[in-house]
Amino acid sequence: MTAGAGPTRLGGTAVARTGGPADLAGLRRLAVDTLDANWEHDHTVPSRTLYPHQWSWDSAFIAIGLAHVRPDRAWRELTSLFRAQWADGRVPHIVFNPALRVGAYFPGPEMWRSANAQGTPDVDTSGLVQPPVHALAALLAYRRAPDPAGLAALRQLYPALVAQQRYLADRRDVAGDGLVCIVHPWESGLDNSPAWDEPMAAVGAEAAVMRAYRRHDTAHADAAHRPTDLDYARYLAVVAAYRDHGYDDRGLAEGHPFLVECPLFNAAFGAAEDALAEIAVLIGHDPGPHRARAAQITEALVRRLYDPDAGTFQPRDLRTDRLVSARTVLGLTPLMLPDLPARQADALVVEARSARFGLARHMERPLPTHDRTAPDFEPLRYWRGPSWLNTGWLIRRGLLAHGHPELAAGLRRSMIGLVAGAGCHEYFHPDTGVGLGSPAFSWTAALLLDLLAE
Ligand code: 9WN
Repeated sequence: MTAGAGPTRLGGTAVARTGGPADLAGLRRLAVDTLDANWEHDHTVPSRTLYPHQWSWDSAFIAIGLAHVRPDRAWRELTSLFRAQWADGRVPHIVFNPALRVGAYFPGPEMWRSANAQGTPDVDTSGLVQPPVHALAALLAYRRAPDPAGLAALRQLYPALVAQQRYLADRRDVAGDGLVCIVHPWESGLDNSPAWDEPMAAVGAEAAVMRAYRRHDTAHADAAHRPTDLDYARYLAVVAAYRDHGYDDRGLAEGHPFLVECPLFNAAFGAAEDALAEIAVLIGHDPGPHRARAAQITEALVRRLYDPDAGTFQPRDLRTDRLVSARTVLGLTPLMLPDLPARQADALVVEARSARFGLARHMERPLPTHDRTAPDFEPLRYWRGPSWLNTGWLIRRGLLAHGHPELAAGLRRSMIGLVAGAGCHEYFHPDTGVGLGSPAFSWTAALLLDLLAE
């Protein structure tokens, strides 16, 4: 954990490291302080330094935490994001704050040029999406604060959440198999996961390209903990390909350089239909079509992305029609689907408990984002090994849904222990728990609040 004795001071709050009830109040205070400090008129920035705009799936996780302490802000968080929804239903992965100076984040609006595309809102956004965890967030926020204001917000959000799903189902089912295809690693939310090494290897780019740009992230975080220049050169090449195609999803199969079906994205896509079914009941709509779609998505995930030899789910590279071989945390996330068949759910628990991920009732080390026995496991580099709270939080939900309360409790203790030791960091060293990335990261704070409330 953080070196030295005595309390860690982050976000103005002292946090003891010994655990125990006396410290829980301090931890909660730290989380609330972090979220308050990152609040920006109608949304929460993931981090003041690294990510000073609004991000899509961050806002969903943040709303889940805000519902425990500031329910009005939870609804503002979600409704402000959906105000930037495009006419085709896509919810952009970044909504840029026009008040910030040019260069506050790279790549900024000048790279995305969203205003040139069809049906875009009157704010600058990216043209990509992120995993659709928003319906789940809206449902959990309402369950936490089930008052008339929450019900009104649910009613307002429901058509937008439905349009978000329809965009994914209608425009992004590139293979016609019932699953969503992501067109950029940023859409997975796990940007430089080893899962994308094989599909990205085909993208022509050179690290030297980055000499023409100024990366913003490496001014605020250790370059050794971030994606490489070659990763960024490829990210930009894929953005340019999509942008220059007008962010139009027709004809992607013919030439777009990155087309992948991701297990996490599709598990979120299915879980969103389950959540929409429950929201529909609350606001007097028919839940039936949502339940039917959830079942279809689960069936498609098992058929297309489950690898029976590996006993886990793997991304499918649509350009080669092959499953990716790297075993990452992405593969475990379909556990969040309540109707995942027992055969696959049991296999995922075996995979999670293996030396690759080390899930246990009493965890010795935090849950990593990549197979810790793999030669390309990198304990410091972003999504290539470090432990993140959002992936653990999703998997914990899955463990509860599939009858593993003791493993879920072990994971919960491990996640709380990480923040107790290091503060609301963006990610954590998967052996030592040392905090990495942003030291005041919003979804860590928000999901901690949710974990503490149980
Ligand atoms: C690119 C904001 C986002 C998260 C992603 C995380 C990181 C951006 C970046 O930060 O991605 O979208 O600049 O690295 O990978 O999951 O939503 O917190």
